[in-house]
Amino acid sequence: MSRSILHVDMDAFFAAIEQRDHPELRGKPVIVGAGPHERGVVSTASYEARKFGIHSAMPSREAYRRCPNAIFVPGNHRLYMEISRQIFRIFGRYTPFVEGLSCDEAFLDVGGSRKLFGDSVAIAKRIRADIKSELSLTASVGVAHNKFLAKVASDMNKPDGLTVVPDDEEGVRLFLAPLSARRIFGVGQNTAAALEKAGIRTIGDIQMANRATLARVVGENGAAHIIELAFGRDDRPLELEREEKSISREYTFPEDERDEEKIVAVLLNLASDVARRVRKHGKYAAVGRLKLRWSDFTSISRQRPFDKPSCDDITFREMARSLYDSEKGTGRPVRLIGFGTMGFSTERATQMELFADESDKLEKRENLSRALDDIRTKLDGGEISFGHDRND
Ligand code: TTP
Ligand code: MG
Repeated sequence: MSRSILHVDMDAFFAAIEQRDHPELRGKPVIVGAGPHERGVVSTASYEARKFGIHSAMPSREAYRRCPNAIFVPGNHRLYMEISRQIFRIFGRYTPFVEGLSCDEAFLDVGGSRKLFGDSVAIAKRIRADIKSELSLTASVGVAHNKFLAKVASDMNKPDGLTVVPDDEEGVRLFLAPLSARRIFGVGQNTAAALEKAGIRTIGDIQMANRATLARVVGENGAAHIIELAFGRDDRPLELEREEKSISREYTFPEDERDEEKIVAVLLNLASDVARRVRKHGKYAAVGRLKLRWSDFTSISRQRPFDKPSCDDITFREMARSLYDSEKGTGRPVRLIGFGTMGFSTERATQMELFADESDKLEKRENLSRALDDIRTKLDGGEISFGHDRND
């Protein structure tokens, strides 16, 4: 059995970010969520706070009762989501096969990445190291040959743990045996209580239980499910987000248009729009494409790769302009113009591949574009237009 699945889960995610950004919170019980005298609940607690039995979803008042010295912070979800995107970008360096489970947690299939980066354990180490050095945060990782085992493993040595599951049947059986039956998904509080009445507490107990006993507690189907998992058998594939194949925009002129300047102005605005949407998806595009339809309804599309996967306005506009420049001169009036991009990745480029200068330029352009995105958002959905408006 080949170990190719990683389960990565950030440690005390929101709280760790607060401790990272506010050194005075380090080493202290920190609670992100509702205030100590408010009605709401704890989003998460630092490991220091967990010693007091505080956990996610506990009412904040209860958390305060358990640890009056805890520091409560309301949290900054926008920041957490941005950091989540950065983490997923790191995953994308090592494999395109990523199933995100939440903002801080994902399955990765690195089976096809081993030639490039070394075996699965080496890849797990690299991902942990990247997260630590670039984001100053820790992640726990489980390495196994299926999703269930990888997820169980990532949780076993939290925080900052790396756990590798044996890849032979007997090794798996022994690995799982001491763990609580609650580790099996589908075994909630009620099922666990019912199992316990039948003398079953650990996964090892399930391994040794007789099927009929289990079926009496959880039904035939439940028993089949629990037994499979108790022996670490799980063949669920990763659920990959269905990739959007292209992001594009087009514009039909109200009347056939001959004015080059107007046509270009519209095109550049379309390119900016597309760039914004690509950024919003956290993607980088490999290829730019121009579409033109003339007044006689003949149309063409022309495409060309970017030098490096890109997502910024300037690069998209340059591409749009250059594709258009190679087509103009026919003098025919234009009916419709469009710009689109394809070939998405979550990384600008692999680090090795980029020369420093080129990388710098793209990064600056990207940062500038993202800064403009922020301003646009702050203007409450208002648009800043570059040069001409699309509809003039
Ligand atoms: P988790 O991964 O469940 O928890 P965690 O990262 O804080 O701690 P660890 O993985 O080390 O046990 O959830 C990730 C983030 O999601 C968490 O930091 C806060 C948020 N969250 C909530 O807001 N409410 C919840 O009930 C849970 C479980 C998580
Ligand atoms: Mg986590």
